Amino acid sequence: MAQKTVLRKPKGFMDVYKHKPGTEKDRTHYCPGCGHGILHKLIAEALEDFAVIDKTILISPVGCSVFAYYYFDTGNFQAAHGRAPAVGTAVSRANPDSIVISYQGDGDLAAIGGNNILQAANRGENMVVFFVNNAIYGMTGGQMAPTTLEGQKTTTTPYGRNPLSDGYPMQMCELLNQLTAPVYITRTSLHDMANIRKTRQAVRKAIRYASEKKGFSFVEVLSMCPSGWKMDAVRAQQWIKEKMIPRFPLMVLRDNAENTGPIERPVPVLDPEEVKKVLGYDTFETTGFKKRPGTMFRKVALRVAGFGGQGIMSTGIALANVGMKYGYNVSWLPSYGPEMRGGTANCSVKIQEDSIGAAECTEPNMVIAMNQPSLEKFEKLLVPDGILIYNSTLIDVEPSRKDIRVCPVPITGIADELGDTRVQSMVSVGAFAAVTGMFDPEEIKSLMPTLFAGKSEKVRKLNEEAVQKGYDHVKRNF
Ligand SMILES: Cc1ncc(C[n+]2csc(CCOP(=O)(O)OP(=O)(O)O)c2C)c(N)n1
Repeated sequence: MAQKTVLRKPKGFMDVYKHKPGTEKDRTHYCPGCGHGILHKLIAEALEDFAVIDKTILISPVGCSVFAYYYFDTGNFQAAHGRAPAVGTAVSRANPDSIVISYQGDGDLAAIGGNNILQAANRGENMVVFFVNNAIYGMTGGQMAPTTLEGQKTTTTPYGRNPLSDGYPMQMCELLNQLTAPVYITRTSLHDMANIRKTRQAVRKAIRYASEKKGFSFVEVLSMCPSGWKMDAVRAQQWIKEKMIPRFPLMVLRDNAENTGPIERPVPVLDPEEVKKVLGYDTFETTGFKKRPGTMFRKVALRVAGFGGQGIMSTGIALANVGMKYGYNVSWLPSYGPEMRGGTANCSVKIQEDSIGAAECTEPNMVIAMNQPSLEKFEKLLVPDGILIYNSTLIDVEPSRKDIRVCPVPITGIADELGDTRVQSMVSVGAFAAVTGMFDPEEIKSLMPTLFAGKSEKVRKLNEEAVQKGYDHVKRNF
């Protein structure tokens, strides 16, 4: 009996493509003769045949295939340009039983995302990457891509790509083949039926490997772009055969997962107690420090700012550490200027009873300004009634706000008197303790072995003195 042929869309596709609310389409947005649609279909068929549609998550790139999420009836993400392998990494790690597909063009993968793909491949992430090489940026109107051929005219190489100014076409399969981790690397083409069939085999093998958790597969597919190449569809197919294949030979570069088992990735230890032990942290349980009743602050949002080299980051880290020992929730977020020493630097510190949302203090209730530019910049951000501690050794202007509380402390001068400018950060910590009443100077001093682990007794002692001097200065004067 003659078999009945049913022509229908594979189930890996949506029934209807809803681009925008109210717009229902039965076809894709791809140009006639484009290869994306063919590859989409091969993938959708494989997902149906292997019955893995529900466990597949497809990461769409930026490029002509940006709308892949309108077509595939899988889980979908749309990544920033070139970042699909990084997003795919997160998805794959968080859902180890899923099949993750990163679908990318040559501009996306080899240009802006060049490092992303190398790193994901090098880690051997369990995912399939379909790399559509059409030798051009299709979506944006036909600019040169890393894979553009020598002599090929594009909108940005109107006289043809010249390797001396534009570099050579990048062979991504060959490049990735230098790495140890990938298990399957192959290059196929879509320019005729025989090659579409070979691509079909490659697609199926790569998806099977991902479902068997074999690791990283990379399938490069040479694909027609009649619009970008300014050719009709038939000529575009010929162009692949005549021009692209000599530069991008079709071959299996690596296939070594057929007889290997699934990859077992170590799961990170997330037990907070274990982490504390590994890092050697004391906690408020071990220090026995008690939050001090009646302190004026329950919610410190502090900006410490000054020149690089003034101990700005150390001040912030020390305060966050001390806060942690009292059982507060803390965060520390650095922000560096373009250079380290001599440049401007600031950090945000939160020390709070409640859980912390954003770590950046955009509306600080306290500022420690170590130099004049920092005073000018951060005084403005203080909330009304906020506290400004400023380094009166180096700042000789008066703060202009009248609705804040001001506390000048000769931080650099005190440190210099102690014989080492570097202890400025501990002077600031002492001043902070006195202003807020949150920390006891003796208790801070008892933390020196933790805060200055590995440093000499002399250094610890000097920093203890610095804490005390900063504390005493504020207590005496305010
Ligand atoms: C960060 C960023 N930079 C640039 C762009 C503009 N842009 C959109 S698609 C694209 C190139 C896509 O080319 P390709 O990856 O080869 O895919 P094709 O469109 O050819 O399938 C560029 C540069 C963007 N959207 N985002």
